[in-house]
Amino acid sequence: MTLVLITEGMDAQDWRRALIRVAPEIDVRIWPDVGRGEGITFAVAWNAPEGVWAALPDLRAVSSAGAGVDRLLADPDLPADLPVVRLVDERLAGGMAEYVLLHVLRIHRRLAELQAAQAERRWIGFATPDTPSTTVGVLGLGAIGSDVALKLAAIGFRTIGWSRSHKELHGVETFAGSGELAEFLGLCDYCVCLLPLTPDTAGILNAETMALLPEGSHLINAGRGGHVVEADLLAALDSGRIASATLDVFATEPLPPEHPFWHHPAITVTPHNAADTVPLSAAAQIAENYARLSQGRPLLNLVDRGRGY
Ligand code: NDP
Ligand code: OXD
Repeated sequence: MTLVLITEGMDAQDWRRALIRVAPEIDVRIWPDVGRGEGITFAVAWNAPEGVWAALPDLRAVSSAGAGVDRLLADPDLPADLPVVRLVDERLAGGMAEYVLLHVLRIHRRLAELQAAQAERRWIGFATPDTPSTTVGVLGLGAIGSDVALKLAAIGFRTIGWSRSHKELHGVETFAGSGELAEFLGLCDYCVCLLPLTPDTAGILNAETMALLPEGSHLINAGRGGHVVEADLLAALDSGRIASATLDVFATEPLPPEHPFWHHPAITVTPHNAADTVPLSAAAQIAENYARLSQGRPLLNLVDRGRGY
């Protein structure tokens, strides 16, 4: 049995070193160096190029090299019955929590105003913003969203969360299903999207749902670009209904130079690096799933391909 790394946009050598460290017995190849593909049973994939799957006739499972599987599942050539697993990793959740806390606090504590005042040597006075009366809502309470919500609550924000099924999270008020989305959105001073991109969540942040957010609320999207209807977001920002948007993910990545998001005064753009995979942290679960596959045991973090996450 052999494992292949198809990690476009990630450092495959870094992955190989990490895997060798945790499981030196695994025979690791790096795409496209796979010969006739025989004996390759497990793939670790990110942005797999066209033609890969047909070149791996013995493949029995694929792991996303990240948390998200939207791009992998959208590949029309991915064999329909191939089991897909994904990463659930504390460094991914930790990185995302840093990102969300950074941007919520940047806005909450009015950092841009403070920096502008300092540049002009102006002593501006404003009271410390009140954290408990500020509501941060997290869309998606999975491996990443629940960790983020717990950390926001620990800082003292009123924290609410929305997921498909009902969740119990200490210090977090939870909402579930499409029937409770409007009530949830109506409370969000900050709306943080950490959903997976699926047929049900595509375009979930649109004119209709953004109109439910309180006037002057702030949007943070680190889920996927496809969650936001970009023209609707621009209209909501231009009308002042939404005060700011912090965006890590986009419909087209890299964000094209001519895209209006780059220079919009109310938008902060980051280059899809809220929480990059750390191979050294993630390698153990790849090795575990590889071992399980070899032994015919159930795989961990199996994706429900019908549901899309
Ligand atoms: P999980 O699968 O663990 O969690 C997904 C959450 O979304 C669950 O709470 C799920 O509800 C909820 N959800 C899914 N569909 C719906 C729906 N239709 N209605 C309501 N809730 C729904 O994913 P992760 O937390 O690991 O990752 C989330 C996403 O974050 C990834 O898919 C990826 O797109 C993004 N990401 C972005 C990164 C970046 O750098 N920008 C880095 C890593 C991830 P339930 O619990 O009830 O199933
Ligand atoms: C992921 C990502 O899904 O980095 O892991 O976007």
